[in-house]
Amino acid sequence: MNTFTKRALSVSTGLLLGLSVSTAAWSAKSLEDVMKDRGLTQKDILAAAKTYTPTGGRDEYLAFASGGQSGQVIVYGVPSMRILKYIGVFTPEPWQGYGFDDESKRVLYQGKTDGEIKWGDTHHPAFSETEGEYNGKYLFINDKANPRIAVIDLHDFETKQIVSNPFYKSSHGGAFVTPNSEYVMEAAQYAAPISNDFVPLEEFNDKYRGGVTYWKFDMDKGRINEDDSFTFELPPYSQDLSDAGKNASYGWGFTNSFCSERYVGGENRPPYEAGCSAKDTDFLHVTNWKKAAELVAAGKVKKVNGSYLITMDQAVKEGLLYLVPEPKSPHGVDVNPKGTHIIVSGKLDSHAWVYSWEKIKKAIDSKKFEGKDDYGIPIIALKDALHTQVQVGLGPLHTQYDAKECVVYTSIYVDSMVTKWDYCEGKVLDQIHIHYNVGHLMTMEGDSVSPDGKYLVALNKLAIDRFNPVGPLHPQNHQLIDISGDKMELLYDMPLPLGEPHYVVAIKADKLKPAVRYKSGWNSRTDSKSKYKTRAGREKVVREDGVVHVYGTVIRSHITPEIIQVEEGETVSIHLTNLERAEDETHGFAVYNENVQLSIEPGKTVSTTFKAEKAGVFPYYCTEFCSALHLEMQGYLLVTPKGYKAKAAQLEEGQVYTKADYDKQVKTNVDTQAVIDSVVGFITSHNYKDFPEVVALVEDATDQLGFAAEAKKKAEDFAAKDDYQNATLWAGQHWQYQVKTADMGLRAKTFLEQHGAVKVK
Ligand code: K7E
Ligand code: CUA
Repeated sequence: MNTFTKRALSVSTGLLLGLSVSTAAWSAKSLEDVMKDRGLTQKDILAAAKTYTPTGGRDEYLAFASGGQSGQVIVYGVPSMRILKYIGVFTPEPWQGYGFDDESKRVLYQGKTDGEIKWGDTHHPAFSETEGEYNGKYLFINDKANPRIAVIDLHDFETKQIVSNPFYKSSHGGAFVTPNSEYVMEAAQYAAPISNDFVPLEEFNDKYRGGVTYWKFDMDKGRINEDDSFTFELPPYSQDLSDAGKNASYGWGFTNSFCSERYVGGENRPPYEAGCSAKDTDFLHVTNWKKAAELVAAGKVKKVNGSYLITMDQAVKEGLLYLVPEPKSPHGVDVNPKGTHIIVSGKLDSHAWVYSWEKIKKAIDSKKFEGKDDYGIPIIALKDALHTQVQVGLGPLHTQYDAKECVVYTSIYVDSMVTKWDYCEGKVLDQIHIHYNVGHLMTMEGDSVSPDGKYLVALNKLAIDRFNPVGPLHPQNHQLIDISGDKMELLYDMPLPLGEPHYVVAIKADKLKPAVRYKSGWNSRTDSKSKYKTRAGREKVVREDGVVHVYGTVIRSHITPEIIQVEEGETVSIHLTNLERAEDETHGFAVYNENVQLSIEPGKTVSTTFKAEKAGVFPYYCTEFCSALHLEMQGYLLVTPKGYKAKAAQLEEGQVYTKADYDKQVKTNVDTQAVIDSVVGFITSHNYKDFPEVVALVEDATDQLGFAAEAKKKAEDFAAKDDYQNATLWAGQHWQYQVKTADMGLRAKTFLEQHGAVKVK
């Protein structure tokens, strides 16, 4: 047996022994012992059994939560509540190279308003839909602070586009999607001048405006089309959340507001919160996007700031915009799956208000209004719109729909509760205390036309005493609640330590079809072949237009080129293609002092461009522990002083090799080859071609074997010339390729054994 297999064997034997010792100690305890030791009740055990997911197990749903001030999206599984990914959206995310490689910088800063903004305040994620069902293709999310909408592709969980609103200075009521993802809604929050310049507050009523934007989405391209998007100019009423109508109310959008008093605080005046909650009601804005889109298409809408703006006058004249009184300082507005009812809750009212779309539509059609607001927008009387009011608790915020008709869940902020109630009959069914001060809540596929119910997640604003203390800034608390029975049952607390996650949406996991690799040489941000794609053996350095372009590759365990030499002051652009096809074989790339960190997933090509300002030595290396020889995956960027002439001297060897060293290495290689042959024999004698994962591994292994053959030939040529220095080094390189081949081969073999491959010959 050769040293490699011996080492591998002894390591795994050690692992096995260690494991069996601890398993024995563990299994000696009975369930009762564990419950006693940890102070667990029967109920706890039941809750654990409902959420625990054994190793290798999968979740039924994937949840996509806003990352709040982190500007990211957090992905976790339900019911296990295991975090799977943070997606960089408005904020650089080094692990994914997001905001570090040239390709993603173009996405991150395309939505820049003025200068490079490096964060976002994400609030509301929304899935793309087809006929009101989540289709698993895209996710949208807003940035409240710097009004923007991002598009995330669920094929690779990467941010592809950021669009910046041309009218607003903040936006909260986004992202909400129309039933076929025709549009993504984004409403303003704090009114501001549309002219984008300074306007004194004395002119607030005349010049400050709110609005709701309908961003046109192109599902085939997976991008927002800014040119075809349009915005309704709205009064300065602090528009809050929105929701798109569906089924019965398809073609319409609903946006609520607070501070319709249009109050502005300031020195020697009562504060904002007093002036903004004086009236008993605010306004629900009802907009007809279907008809508005026809107007836009007919060329009847003018562009302002380079984008279509439907003025209030035009909207009123064309019958596109109406107001309905809603409870004081409302927050959530949620349309039911059938689109027949709209539930609005006011933070300062203990009732949830249920509106009837049929009534609203009737008032619109019969032009029955109780008056107009100061901007001439017709107001529908409350009695002509309301279905019922239900007392649900103090400080109701958001509502989610159950699979059962008429059943809903409303978050009760002040009382720290979730109320389950029936909006058809107007009665409370159940209540559960949460910890603490719940904001949004979410049911499975809750925003679609056919919610699954099953689980509810409460997104709590405060955690207080739920977890081990970690200083004054506490984690957020997502609480998982079982809603499959009549009574709600609390199952699990999940701390989220990234930012305030306002809202989260969950989709059936099997609707998602994420890729495991990119096509070779892929620019993932534009979804096209990169012009810097580089194949094995075609690596090169080209000086072009004053830029040193390095066309490089990465593969276990090698960065090509290993040495890059430039002169101080030169701009370097390094393009790296990951040649791997195997699942989960990502390489990283970091360079000393240059703020460079790339993530190069299988098939991807990414670039980094920087100016080599100072002469010096800059090691670079792979940042993912990708293989046994990961630490050796390294190189040097040498930045020479201006006019530097290389000394003639050769590299000095650190170690001198003899014929004996060479022979020893050759013997090892022969033994290793025997291992490879047996693994290859196993694979080819089974139906491995039925397993795409294994085919990819075999392709990669075959590449490595090709490299191995080249190295072997070089070693033999040098040995024939009695150059045992080079012969030994190349024989060593031959072995490196063999080890990588064996590594992949063994993984393929294990996979086949675990997935029931059958013998074919
Ligand atoms: Cu209630 Cu931004 Cu939807 Cu926070 S928001 S809770
Ligand atoms: Cu590639 Cu470590």
